[in-house]
Amino acid sequence: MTAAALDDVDLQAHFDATIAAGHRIEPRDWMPDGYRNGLIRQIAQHAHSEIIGMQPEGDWLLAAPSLRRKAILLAKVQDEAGHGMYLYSAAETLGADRADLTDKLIERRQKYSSIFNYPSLTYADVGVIGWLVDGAAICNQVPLCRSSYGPYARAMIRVCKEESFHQRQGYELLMAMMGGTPEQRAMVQDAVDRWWWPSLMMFGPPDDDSPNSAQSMAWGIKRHTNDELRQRYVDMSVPQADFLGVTLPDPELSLDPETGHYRFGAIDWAEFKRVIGGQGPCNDERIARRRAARDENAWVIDAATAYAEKHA
Ligand code: FAQ
Repeated sequence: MTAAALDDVDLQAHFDATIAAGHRIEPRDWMPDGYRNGLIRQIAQHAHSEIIGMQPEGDWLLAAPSLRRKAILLAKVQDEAGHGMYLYSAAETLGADRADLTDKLIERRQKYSSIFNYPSLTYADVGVIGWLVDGAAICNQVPLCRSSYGPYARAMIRVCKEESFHQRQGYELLMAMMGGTPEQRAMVQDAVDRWWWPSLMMFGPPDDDSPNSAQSMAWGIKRHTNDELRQRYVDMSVPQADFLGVTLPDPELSLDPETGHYRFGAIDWAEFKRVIGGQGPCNDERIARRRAARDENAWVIDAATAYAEKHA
């Protein structure tokens, strides 16, 4: 065996031992290409989701029903931009280039969460996105605070604290609407009917059709399977829906007394595939808007780069 090959064996063994001991991999550490590329794939998709995810709620900023609601929504949407920035920074520690990631998003070579391809039709959607979509994001992301890659795990700690505030603001808005007029209650129920099933799809395909899960869990990037987290989310959401006074649109939802978990109906995976394949209700609109934002604001990057070069 050559000296270089021997070094590779040592490095791989050290990496494996670090993962097995539950310790963190840091940017300066050696890591296998598959680990690096798998992380860039997931972190980039996550960052893109935060940035594209500003759009459905951002659509309501100019139509918020009061100054208070507008201030809350503005803060929430800005937080999502911040999450995108932490995540792009985490991807950069792996050698990814931020502008290249944005190009890949706009050219549809990298994915973002399916959930943001649905329209937000009324102000109740702002509350339901906070409750159900941020709720699903928290459920998925709290375990990522223990992810094996240090910069990703640390970014998740702050993101989860903020998502938790977002979830509560959504629930508080819905509680206010449910205490209002019959029309307001109907708006909330309609929004729940439209967002419930897509929010279950946020956790990804079922375990027997999830190509990345096994390796990702072996490397300690993901800590739970897609179906485990989806079940945890359903169990968490049903009592919240009861307290709010809305009906989740699934006649098969029922508590299994033996397991203590809620059984739920079949998810429309054909719809999921259509949406991640680019055929959802708002895919074209979301990407067009992101492309326009990049093009219209290119001068800011040019000016900042020129300034930095001049003063280097
Ligand atoms: N949408 O083998 P798996 C948020 C793709 S942030 C689109 O199971 P994996 C905050 C997957 O990438 C929401 N694509 O993949 C907010 C893979 O494609 P690839 C985003 C999906 O990675 C709230 C293929 O399917 N959160 O909401 C989806 O092991 C409100 C096969 O799937 C994260 O990204 C989907 N739903 O598990 C912002 C969390 N599901 O790359 C604004 C971090 C799967 O092989 C407002 N990510 N795919 O071509 C994760 O935990 C994982 O990446 C999963 C997928 C669970 C999303």
